[in-house]
Amino acid sequence: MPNTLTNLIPKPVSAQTKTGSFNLIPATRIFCEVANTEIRAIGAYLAAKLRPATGFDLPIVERVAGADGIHLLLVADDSLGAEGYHLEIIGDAVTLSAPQPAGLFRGIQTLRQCLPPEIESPELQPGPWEIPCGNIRDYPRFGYRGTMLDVARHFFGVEDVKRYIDLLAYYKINFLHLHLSDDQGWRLMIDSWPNLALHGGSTAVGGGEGGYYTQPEYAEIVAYAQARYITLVPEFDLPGHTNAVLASYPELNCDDQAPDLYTGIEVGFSSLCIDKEITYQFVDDVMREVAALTPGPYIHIGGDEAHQTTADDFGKFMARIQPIVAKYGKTMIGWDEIAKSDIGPDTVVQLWRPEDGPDLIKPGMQVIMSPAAKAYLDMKYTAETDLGLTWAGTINVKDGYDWDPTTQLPDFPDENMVGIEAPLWSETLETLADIQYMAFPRLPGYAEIGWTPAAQRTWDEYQSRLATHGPRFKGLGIKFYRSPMIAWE
Ligand code: TNX
Repeated sequence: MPNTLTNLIPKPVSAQTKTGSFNLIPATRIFCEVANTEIRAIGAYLAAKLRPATGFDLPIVERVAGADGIHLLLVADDSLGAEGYHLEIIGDAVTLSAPQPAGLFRGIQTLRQCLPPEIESPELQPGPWEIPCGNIRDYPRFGYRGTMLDVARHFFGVEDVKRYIDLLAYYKINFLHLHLSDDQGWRLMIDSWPNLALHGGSTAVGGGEGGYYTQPEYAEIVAYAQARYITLVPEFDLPGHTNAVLASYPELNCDDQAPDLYTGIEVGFSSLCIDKEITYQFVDDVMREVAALTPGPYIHIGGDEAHQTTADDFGKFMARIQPIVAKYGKTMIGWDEIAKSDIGPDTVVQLWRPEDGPDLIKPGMQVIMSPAAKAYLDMKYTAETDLGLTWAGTINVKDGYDWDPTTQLPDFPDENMVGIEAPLWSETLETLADIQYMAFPRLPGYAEIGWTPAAQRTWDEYQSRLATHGPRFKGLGIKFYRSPMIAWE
């Protein structure tokens, strides 16, 4: 039985299954413009994804129009946008076309999902490798479909982050926000302030050994994500959530006394010294160094739960740091608390408490939707789940899926919705398996909310589609939560 085109996540804008199928065989070739190194790399990525289960070493060769095989090509088609693609499968050929390389990359994820689930196995499988004939035209609803990983409460090394990025790519996520600092740890080497990482990065929640990325390691993550058309958003949480900073440099404290490192999970007890000039030298140096490592447009400055900073001081601080972020050519994102201060028109507000939204969000503000009660991947699935927190409630698979970003605020215009992000805080998470358990199966749902038109999504239909991804999760090595709400295949 060939697979069908109806089990894709995120669900495409339009897909028609036709009779017949394309058969992937050892002689199949991948055609593209080989002189275009970016397109060739996308072809090589596809070949690499298909190799373990099929055993086929598909060659990447110069295009011959009309030849049997898989064709990757760039086409002018404004209606598909920056990430859209067109996938046409007929008996002898698969043609994936897109106006941009990013669209080809997204389309390849669709193609992988059109093959039987065994395609994701790391071991040789018997096949056959049939792709049903059909036609898919597809593009995302939002330009920002993100997730956040907190590497501050517990540290996750380069290899773990890369493995996670591979999974994000499979569901067409295009932004990965890394929460790089908090009270419990500073996770990126800043050359002009090395003690941030050396001392501030030396521990974690629970008192474990912590860790940090050297700049070359961080650059490696950026490049790995970029090759998967995923943009990193680095966050340094300021002016609260800064105990690791204050512990590393006494001069950043108002009383010049460095506190001890912190390994608990309380929030809201630390603040940078707002009236000291050196505070802004520190922010400037950090922003300069991280901007140089950031090809993407955004830097996140945190801003949440600064309970030790007066409202006045918070406003002063925001007024000082916005021009610094702008000076280094980046657009600032902050948690929703920043909406209380004077923020520039480009600044993006990440809304984690939409219930406060009507008071916080002014017309025209740019918003990323991350409602804690719906989109926090660190909330437990049920009260019985081992890992996770419950302060925003429990979020089962249906709760995570069955909502829409644009209806969280009254009369909020679509064009001010930058997109959706599902944050994963790591107070209770220590391993990649822990990350996977919290993210799967909810993350594919957030990916779909960001991609698929709202009118084309219902929970009833989604849950049966999600059930078919169980074997894919297994093949991809994902230790997922086998939610009893889903009739897993
Ligand atoms: C609130 S949401 C926080 C984080 C915690 C998280 C745990 C937000 C902007 N701040 O400091 O890690 O809850 O769910």
